[in-house]
Amino acid sequence: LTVISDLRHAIDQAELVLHYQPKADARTGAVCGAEVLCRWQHPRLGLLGPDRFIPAAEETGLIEPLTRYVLDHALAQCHAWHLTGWDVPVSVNVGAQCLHDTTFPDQVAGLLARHGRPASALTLEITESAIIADPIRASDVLTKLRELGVRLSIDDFGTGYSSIAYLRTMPVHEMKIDRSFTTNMRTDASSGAITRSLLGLAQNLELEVVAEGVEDEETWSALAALGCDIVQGYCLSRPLPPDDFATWLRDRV
Ligand code: G
Ligand code: G
Ligand code: NA
Ligand code: MN
Repeated sequence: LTVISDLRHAIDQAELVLHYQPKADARTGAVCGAEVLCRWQHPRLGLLGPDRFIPAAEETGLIEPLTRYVLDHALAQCHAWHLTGWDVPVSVNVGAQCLHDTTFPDQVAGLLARHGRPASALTLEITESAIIADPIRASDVLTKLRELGVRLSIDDFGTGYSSIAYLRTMPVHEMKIDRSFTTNMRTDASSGAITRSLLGLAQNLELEVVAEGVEDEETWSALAALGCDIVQGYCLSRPLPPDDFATWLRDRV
């Protein structure tokens, strides 16, 4: 793919665009945050999804400047919403490399300060495999981030290598149940059983639970009845460009 050689240029030229997918309180339906999902507005190839460039960014070391770009633009957006009267915390995806970079917490603190946002306005979504790659260093970085007041979430929970043991020692606030379990929880018996078990696990560990991939009202209701805290998925909204997100939010409140 020639795509890779253009990525550095894309970061410099601000060709990366951020879409926002809302999350809502499962009981009240109130919007409680937005996940930030990166796309690349490529001059020749059109809008590329993250699967087309994130893996390459991870292999080439460009993931660190890319993550800074995403954090910078997402916190700027969060500040703009704040000025409009909307306090919508943002959740940014962060891969292994950043969790192994001991300067990452200071970079995050600097970006929060630059945009005048409290640390509580930022959640970092991390994957289990990122932790397992180097648990001691990751734990050190996560502890520093937590001390800053940033919220930490384990993404795609249940799909990586089994790391239930790490849940005891990792300083995280939130578990996101992978959509491969939640989307079909009502129609597939084993998906339902796994979703209920993961909810129980999170509740016993006093973690907040986000169910992703919630596509219909019935699944939303079932999750709320099981005590799930937050829902995210097409039932609420697809990921939206900033203007559409603002319109969606205005129509909703
Ligand atoms: O937006 P989409 O549903 O195609 O996202 C697919 C995957 O890409 C998700 O798993 C998400 O975690 C990842 N992803 C999206 N944006 C970012 C980003 O800014 N940084 C990283 N590291 N991953 C991202
Ligand atoms: O890996 P991560 O969980 O961050 O990926 C988020 C991805 O899931 C995005 O690509 C987003 O478009 C997709 N997504 C978000 N909501 C839904 C949903 O309700 N159903 C399905 N099938 N995909 C979803
Ligand atoms: Na995510
Ligand atoms: Mn996920």
